[in-house]
Amino acid sequence: GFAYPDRLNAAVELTDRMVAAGHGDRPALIGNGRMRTYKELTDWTNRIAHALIEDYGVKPGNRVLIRSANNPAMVACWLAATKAGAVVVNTMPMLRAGELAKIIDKAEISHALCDTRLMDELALAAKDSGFLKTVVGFDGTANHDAELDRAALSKPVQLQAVQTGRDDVALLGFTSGTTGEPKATMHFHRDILIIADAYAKEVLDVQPEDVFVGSPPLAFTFGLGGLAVFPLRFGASAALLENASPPNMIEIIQKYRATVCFTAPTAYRVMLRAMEEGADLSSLRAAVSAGETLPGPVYDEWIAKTGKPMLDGIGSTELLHIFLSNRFGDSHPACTGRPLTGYEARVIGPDGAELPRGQTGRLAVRGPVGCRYLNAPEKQRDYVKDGWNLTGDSFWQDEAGYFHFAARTDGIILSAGYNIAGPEVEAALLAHADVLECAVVGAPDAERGQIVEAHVVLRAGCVGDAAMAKALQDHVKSVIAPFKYPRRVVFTAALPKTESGKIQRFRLLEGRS
Ligand code: 3SK
Repeated sequence: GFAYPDRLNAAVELTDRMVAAGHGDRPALIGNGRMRTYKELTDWTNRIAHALIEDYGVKPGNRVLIRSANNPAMVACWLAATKAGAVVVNTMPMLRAGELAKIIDKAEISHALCDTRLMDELALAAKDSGFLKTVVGFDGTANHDAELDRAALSKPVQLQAVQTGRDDVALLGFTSGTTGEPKATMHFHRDILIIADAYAKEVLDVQPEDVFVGSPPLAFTFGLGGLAVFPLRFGASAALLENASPPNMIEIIQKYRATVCFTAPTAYRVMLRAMEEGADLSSLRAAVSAGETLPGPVYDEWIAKTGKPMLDGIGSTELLHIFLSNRFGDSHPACTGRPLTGYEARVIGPDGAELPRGQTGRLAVRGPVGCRYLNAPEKQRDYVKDGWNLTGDSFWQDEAGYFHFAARTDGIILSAGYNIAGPEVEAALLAHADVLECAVVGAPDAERGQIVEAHVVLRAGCVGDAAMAKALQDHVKSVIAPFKYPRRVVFTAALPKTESGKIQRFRLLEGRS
């Protein structure tokens, strides 16, 4: 198991402890044209924590919202608020006032730290809030010229951080699920370290020389783990990008010789194309894929071009981070691997009993980090049964014990008595040279109950006409069982996505029943 002292402040472990361990002069965070060492990051966060406590009245247990794009200042604010004993809610820069207001209300946010470039929507959300009374601006650029930066500047670099307990809540992760109604999940100080020790240590074997890069927002626990907790836990560094488009990621990978990349399959597909144009990604030793199912062809092409495996894994906001993953030396296409050490996973049927190997059912997981919904006892009872977390994903387990993603629990398409996993049809479509991205949904159909409907973004220069639709249908029929082919093909310029890059398939069905 994972053992931590009773008194534990995760932010101290990721900064002061790293300086004490001799990493003080090593790079910790790179972003907006500047590099900060571990010593600089530690001093910076200690000063901000002083300002939060002394000037803004942050008390242990207060809920503090942070609003920013991925940059070092956001990480510094998160660490500082954690050192002050606050419970942090990191939020995405694209959220609008209405969405922020729901979060403020549900999490009873008392203080907000906001990149001054993103103040407008937060100010609107704060205006009528009964909870949020203190909004402080910080400068997310390298200039450090906003209210919080100035307040911090006059403070000492020595701090006695709040002596939180390892089981005190440190972080609230919001998840919108398929319905769009946000739910908060509570995570302890120890959980933040467990995800690093369970995944980053065991699967990635992170070393101080590693340089992390990636696209998920720090506001999404996938990003917070992959781009802040994992590097900082092991004395490595992260290069943060406010706009993590594939070309920007490629530039940063080349510039800093990044070694570990966290992103989703769509970005890896673009990187593969860029490699054909000469992009040099040879510094990457680990390409982590999550957030979307990784199509077999992308995995195969990555290995063919780089000689290294792509590590597909799955996690959830409820369980904070990845719990099932492929490993170096044990990775397979179209496979999500096995549970991390300390975790157990099984595939269960509607009655909760484990299903035989090969049968598709709901994935249940238990391990050192578990789901705890805030103020939602019914949702908690539905999600956690006998210590097992019932994820929203359906999987099947092969004879050797590896787990294979089938669909979201609500994503299986039932057509004329057939069960069709949308991701399987997507993988088939993605194997066609003219398809850039696609999403498959079960569209209501009077005759068949549902039909497989594919929304397809074509590569530049391809024409989405009837002949192309027919060619794609024939292609799918030629690579998977013909009954799974998309009876309807819709060509589109872009797919609806969350800010973290997840395709929102439910939006493709809005207004239809
Ligand atoms: O698989 C995911 O979508 C995920 C969600 C939260 C944290 C980490 C991951 C990989």
